[in-house]
Amino acid sequence: MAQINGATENGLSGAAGTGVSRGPPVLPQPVRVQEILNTKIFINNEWHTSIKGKTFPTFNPATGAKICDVQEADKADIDKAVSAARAAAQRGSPWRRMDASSRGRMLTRLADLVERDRTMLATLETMDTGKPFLQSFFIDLDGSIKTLRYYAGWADKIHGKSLPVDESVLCFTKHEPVGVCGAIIPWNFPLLMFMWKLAPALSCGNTVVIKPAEQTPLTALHIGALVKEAGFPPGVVNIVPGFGPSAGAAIAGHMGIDKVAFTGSTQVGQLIKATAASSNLKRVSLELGGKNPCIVFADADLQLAVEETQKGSFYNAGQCCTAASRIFVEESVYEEFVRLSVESAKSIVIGDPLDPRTTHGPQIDRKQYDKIVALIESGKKEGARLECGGGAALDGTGLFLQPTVFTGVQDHMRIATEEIFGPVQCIFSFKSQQEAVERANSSEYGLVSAVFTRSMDRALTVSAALETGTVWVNCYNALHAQAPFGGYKMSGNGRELGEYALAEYTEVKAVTIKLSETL
Ligand code: NAD
Ligand code: NW8
Repeated sequence: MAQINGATENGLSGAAGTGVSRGPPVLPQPVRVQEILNTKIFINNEWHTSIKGKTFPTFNPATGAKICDVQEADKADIDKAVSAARAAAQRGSPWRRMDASSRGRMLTRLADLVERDRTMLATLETMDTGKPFLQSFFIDLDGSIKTLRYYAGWADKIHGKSLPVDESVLCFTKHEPVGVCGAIIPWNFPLLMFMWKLAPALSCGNTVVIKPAEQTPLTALHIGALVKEAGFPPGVVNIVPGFGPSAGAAIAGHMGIDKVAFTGSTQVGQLIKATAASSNLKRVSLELGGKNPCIVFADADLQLAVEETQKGSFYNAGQCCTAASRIFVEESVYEEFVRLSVESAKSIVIGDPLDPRTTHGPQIDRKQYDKIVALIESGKKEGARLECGGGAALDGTGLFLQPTVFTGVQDHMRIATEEIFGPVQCIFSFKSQQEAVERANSSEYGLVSAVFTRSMDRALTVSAALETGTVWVNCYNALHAQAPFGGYKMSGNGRELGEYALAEYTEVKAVTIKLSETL
């Protein structure tokens, strides 16, 4: 494994993979954050205070402690950011004149800087979200860096076609940037979701105005400093921390924004699409929730199915749009599956997100916590059987919830139909393949699904029948920068990641040139 300054490629230092036994690999350690440096609004590569002079606090959900105050952007600050982004997107601007290959180099430089600051960014992410530090480091930071590098590579490979049209003309298409792209980010993967939107937008030559979630603005703001250091021209990236109904709504309704990308709740997604329609018909891409089904067949590797669905349900304390929330298990292996799942759920290590042994942290805030508890109560009341969990963990201090498993769930119950966004797994049994697929598809959502089977034929048949943007076979949360991600039905519009996401960030121009008839 390549070693640079004693650190291996995967960020571990020590003797891992060298074949030389020098004790266990040393895990990355959180840094001691003395002072949060970047707490202002980032516009034109400068730090601004809010026009109205407002600030808001951000908290550590693991301790309840206030981390710092952040400048609060609202309508007037969004106007200022959009003016900067529009100027930077003008024809003839340094950004528009820059070679596509240089744009790619600049994204690579940003990826290098994120990698340099990886431990610090992972620490900030853990402080702001409560997710375990090692997950911030190995999943969120890894995915963020890979997303930047992937779209850095695309910058000079985004091109049109020459078309064999009728008559004596040359017709070709060009893929141009859309212009100013707004982005509204959720709190569950603050840095990763930021990069899923920033990287393709910049790769295609757009400029951006990005609003992090009010719960988790800190890593996004640090990226502002890195954007400046990487040498992006002023106005290309603008970061505006603030609340949804003020700053978010101002982005959705802005006449100077050409496209908005949103990840979050279905309810707000509907509002954003309506606001976009009634302002300037800006393009909208939406990545909303899911009620994601898994189908476990009797021929599956049961241990694997238990482990993967378990991670699927409880990863990030269940706060994933991809959360595995409806597990359909074939009748003959149902009892065994439930027994193994419950046993495994009970062994999950809940605790201090900075402790390397912790795999399960707190929920993001009181509002989410209360919503999850209310849904668990509804499950009990509607007659589902609580197999384990069901309430507060760690003696009720803080926002920690126990991993919760329900069986005996009916398809019509609230816990079987509504997105819970917490550590709650519902297990159902089924008799036939046809029945499993029908029940899996009977949801207004269609984000992801999973199938567990040893039969390739069945894997292909069932994955063809599932109405979701992603189907995982014998795995879960297998996300990659190269593969598109997005929802069918009410889980959203458009795709993020992969080549497909480029279409969201480009306008296609057809140029037709009359030629002299013959040679
Ligand atoms: P939300 O949809 O309100 O927030 C997501 C983002 O949208 C935040 O940046 C927020 O400031 C912004 N926003 C809120 N109202 C807005 C408005 N009127 N106009 C423009 N922007 C607005 O989500 P939430 O209230 O934090 O969480 C509620 C539920 O949403 C969760 O329980 C979960 O079901 C779902 N959720 C889904 C995802 C996901 O990854 N798909 C992420 C977070 C939350
Ligand atoms: C982009 C994302 C990833 C990646 C790896 C592992 C576990 C969970 C997630 C994940 C590029 C490369 C890798 C995950 C991330 C976001 C959501 C849910 C799960 N992503 N990963 Cl919403």
